[in-house]
Amino acid sequence: MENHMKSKLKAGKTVIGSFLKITDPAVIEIMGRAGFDFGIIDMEHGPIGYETAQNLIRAAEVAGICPIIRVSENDPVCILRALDIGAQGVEVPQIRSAKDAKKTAESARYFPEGKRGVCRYVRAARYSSMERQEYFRKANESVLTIVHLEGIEAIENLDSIMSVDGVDILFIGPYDLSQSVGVPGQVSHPSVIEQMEKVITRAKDADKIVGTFADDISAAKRWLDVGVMYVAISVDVGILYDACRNMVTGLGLE
Ligand code: 3PY
Ligand code: MG
Repeated sequence: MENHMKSKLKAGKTVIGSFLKITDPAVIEIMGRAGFDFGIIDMEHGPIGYETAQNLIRAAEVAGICPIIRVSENDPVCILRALDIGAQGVEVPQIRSAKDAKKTAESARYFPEGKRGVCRYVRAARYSSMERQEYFRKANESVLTIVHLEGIEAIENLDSIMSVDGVDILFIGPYDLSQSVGVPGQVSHPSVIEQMEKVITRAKDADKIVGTFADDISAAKRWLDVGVMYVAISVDVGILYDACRNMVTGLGLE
């Protein structure tokens, strides 16, 4: 249950990974072999269900990559199901207020830090084989809670969101943010960049870890250079598409 990525972040190191929508466990395993720190199994967008996610998590463990689940919504049951099948962290979309962030943090932890629904007959507790107190303690210690700030309302409420205990990473979602500022999909638009930079500066001043999404290496570099420590670069389907396209264009076939 050791969460090596959490320790790495606490030691001030940056981590990179990607989102996953493909249902084959080989994909997260390959990402681990390639040296990615984490894979975000996407249950907000895409077809992945819990049974598939559980198998992706097994493959992640084989390859030493941290399995995170992006749940479909800020719902205690979605969060506990993701953690029960063995995800080491949850990413929760559309957090708008301190109240939302508190709900996430509490849903991901057992008493006294939270109110996560209790069952130890699950994969995370090694199907009840773990000593129970040890399980509850380690589960609370190792979990990573990542909240998506991806709208103007969240940015207006940034100070109160940052004051919530138990939020490990503030993740800026550039795509939803671009929609919120009126330029949907234009993630490099100055209005989007301005909001992102505002969050990064204020979060760094408050000693908080910031994460974001980058479409490609140059966007990833840009955000790593200004102190973003958790960068998700592209999505498995996008990585595959780009690789295939490069072959077609590289061979001059179009
Ligand atoms: C967004 O950009 O809105 C995300 O959720 C992550 O890419
Ligand atoms: Mg989003």
